[in-house]
Amino acid sequence: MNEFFPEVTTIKYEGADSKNPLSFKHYKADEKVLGKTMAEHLRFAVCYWHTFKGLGDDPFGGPTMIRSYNASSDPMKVAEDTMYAAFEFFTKLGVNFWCFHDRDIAPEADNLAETNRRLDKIVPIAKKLQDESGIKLLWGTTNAFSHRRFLAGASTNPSPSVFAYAASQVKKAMEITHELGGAGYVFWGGREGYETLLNTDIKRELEHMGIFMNMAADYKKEIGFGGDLYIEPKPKEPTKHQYDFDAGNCYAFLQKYDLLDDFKLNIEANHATLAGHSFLHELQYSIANGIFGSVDANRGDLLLGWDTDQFPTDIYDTTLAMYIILKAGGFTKGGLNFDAHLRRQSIDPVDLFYAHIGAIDCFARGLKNAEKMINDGRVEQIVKDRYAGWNSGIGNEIETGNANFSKLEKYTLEHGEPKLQSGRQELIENIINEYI
Ligand code: XUL
Ligand code: CO
Repeated sequence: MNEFFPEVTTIKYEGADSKNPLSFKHYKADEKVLGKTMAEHLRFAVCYWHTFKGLGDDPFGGPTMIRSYNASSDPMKVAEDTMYAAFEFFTKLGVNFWCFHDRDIAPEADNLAETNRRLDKIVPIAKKLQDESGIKLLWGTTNAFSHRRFLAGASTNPSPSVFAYAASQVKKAMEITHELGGAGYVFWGGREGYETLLNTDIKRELEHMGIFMNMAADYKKEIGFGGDLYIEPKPKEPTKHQYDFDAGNCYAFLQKYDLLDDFKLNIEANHATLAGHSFLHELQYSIANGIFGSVDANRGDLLLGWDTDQFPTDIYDTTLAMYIILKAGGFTKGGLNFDAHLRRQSIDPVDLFYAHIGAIDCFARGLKNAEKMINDGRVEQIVKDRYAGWNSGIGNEIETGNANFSKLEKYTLEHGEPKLQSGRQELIENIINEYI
């Protein structure tokens, strides 16, 4: 069997003192943390698009990375080689999941029927490699944003023919995701939005997106697909304004179109910051509203205003993210997908390993820190104490619907000025730094 990463053998856990850059210092897949293994908690996935199809190009220059699996002039041979290379990479890295767009795994042909035939040639190879390796599909998705037909959107396109094309594409992508036993299916609306309001009927476009997502939920049931459906919020880029702006926008959309039972969110760290929020805010907001599903784990660069999709390296962030996720019960069907790519100058195949090893160790440390925070309980106690007034007396009456303005006026006249309490932010920050 042709090896595509011959310079790397299986990545092993060697402990924090190891100086081997091709080893894990913190991620030990079978180590138990709060009753589950690290692998079960973290459910790491490698994404196909950046890792195997991204070759370092940016708006100012072409590819910088030369890959042996990308060498053939026959696009289907490239597709096959890339699938083998991908499973070699997943296996050597030791992750349990992967994610893909339909067009990542098989190139688009001149017409839909031929494009689908190409997928039908590649999917059995993916299935065979999944079966042999035990690696599973975290989620599949559709690329309905790269081809020129989607220049004005997919489900929100002014043309019903483009809406129909996008629906046909999602139909097929859901079928292959189902065929590969995917745990989820993602909708990221790359061009579902507008460049200018001067030519845009927002009301109609949103209604069309609502109809589209209902059709997707129906089709999921029709084919018996058991995975979760996710919307992935992002405020902009490539479109100036995208409809799935942030978790709050998505929540309103799901409520309006009666989709709360069918969809959850896939929260991406860098998308959160582009929306003017923090990653933690988007996690906490979706958890608070019962729509948290999965995570695209990456980071942005605060000095750059775009979606830099860098590998996570901030242990403070991963600690608090894992604290929030663990307190919400952990992942069910979702996981941590590294939607991140190498910098343009990191041209060697081995850089893909360094990037993923660092990201995996960063979340492993986050998980272990979160475990310490939970076992210690000081932060949780401070928050509990802060809201203790709601557990009895007038607080309880308000929460249970047994108060009104007149009753509250009477209460205030009797009790006078409220007693204030410290928010204790600095103390909490000091406690968190004890774990980092
Ligand atoms: C784009 C992005 C996508 C989605 C899948 O910013 O994050 O890769 O995750 O379409
Ligand atoms: Co993403």
